[in-house]
Amino acid sequence: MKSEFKNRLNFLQEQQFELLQKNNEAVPGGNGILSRYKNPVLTAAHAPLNWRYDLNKATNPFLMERFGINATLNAGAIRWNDKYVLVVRVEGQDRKSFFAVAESENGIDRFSFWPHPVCMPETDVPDTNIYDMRLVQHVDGWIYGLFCTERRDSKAPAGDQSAAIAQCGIARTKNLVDWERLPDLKTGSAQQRNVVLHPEFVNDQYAFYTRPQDSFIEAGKGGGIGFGLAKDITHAIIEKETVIEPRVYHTISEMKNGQGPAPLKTLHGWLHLAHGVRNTAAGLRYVLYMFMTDLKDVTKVIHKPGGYFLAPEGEERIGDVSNVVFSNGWILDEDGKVFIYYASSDTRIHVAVSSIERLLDYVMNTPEDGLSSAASVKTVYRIIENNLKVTNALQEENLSGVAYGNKQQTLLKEHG
Ligand code: M1P
Repeated sequence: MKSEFKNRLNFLQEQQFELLQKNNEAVPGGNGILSRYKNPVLTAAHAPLNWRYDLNKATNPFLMERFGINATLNAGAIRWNDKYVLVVRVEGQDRKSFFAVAESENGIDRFSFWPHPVCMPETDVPDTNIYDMRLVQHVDGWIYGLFCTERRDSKAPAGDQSAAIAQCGIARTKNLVDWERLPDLKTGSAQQRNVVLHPEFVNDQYAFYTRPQDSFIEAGKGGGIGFGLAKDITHAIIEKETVIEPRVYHTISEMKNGQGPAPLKTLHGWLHLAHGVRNTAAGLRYVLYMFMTDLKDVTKVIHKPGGYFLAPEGEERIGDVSNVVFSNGWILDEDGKVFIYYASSDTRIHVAVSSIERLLDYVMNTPEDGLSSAASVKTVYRIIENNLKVTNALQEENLSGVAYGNKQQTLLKEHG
């Protein structure tokens, strides 16, 4: 007869094997912009058993979990050695996050973690918590990981054990295993989160998207997606930080916003994915939105569709921090497919798939936010009128069958 230890171990192993082999499938329908997928691609349950359990019967006779994982979220993403690779924020039950690499053959399912979490070197000031890495394959030849490093606010009174200072940590690697830690980014802002490195030099300097903020949670008088240049990445100092994408009253990003992954270069401009935060009676609501910046002047926003690109739906709405979607990783394939990795409610990671063609159409042709109810109604009227023009023209010509379909396409192109 097998021992209780052995039975439990078999059960855990079979359960995890099944989870890691699970196929994913696109959810039918959708909005034409992206396809969501049925299952999350990574959850806390994907963390290897030998990170969580002491598997030695002599020292752990009840096969208890010794290091619980609370969540997997906010992952940086990169195509690496023909694999879809995520540098995941893994959060232990002790509330500390660390990074761990997971890979998949197809980008939509069967992600599994590399054997060991990332051992991130520290600066002279140890990090209490590190999270939300943005991975960038920079033209200088390095892969950079920019992330948030959080430490207790040393000026906070002893009674306040939640006041923290967030800053941007910088590390670089050539293999995603060995990381060289560089000094934290210096800016004039009291706090920084959501800092992202632009993949190319701008005016021969390293270019950063920043998110200046006055305090740990509140953007305060700061906020917005900022931009700044630094001459030297090994001692990165931004002297001048300019907000290029501000927060705006009564929009999806009235409270806060932040750059997601590094932007993707296209023929029409740089495509950006970001998160926007609004207030509600139930607390903050985080959604994703997109915008495009100019190829010549990367600080100039040239297109910005109104509203959100992706918001939490169904089970995504519930988790440790409910009503949140957050993305800091996407992968553009050679065939133009785009894999968007997003976490829901700070708990698990999902994928949504689109293409450059669709994202360009979405960003360049979706009406902007008119910033008032009247403007929204005008937008809807414009769409209805254009549709009516098409319907009326078809009726006048009294067409049917293929001729009707062809004419409809021509008219939609004219009036769309
Ligand atoms: O809890 C939601 C998100 O909150 C923070 O984002 P921001 O700095 O924009 O408020 C981050 O801590 C992020 O990790 C988290 O998902």
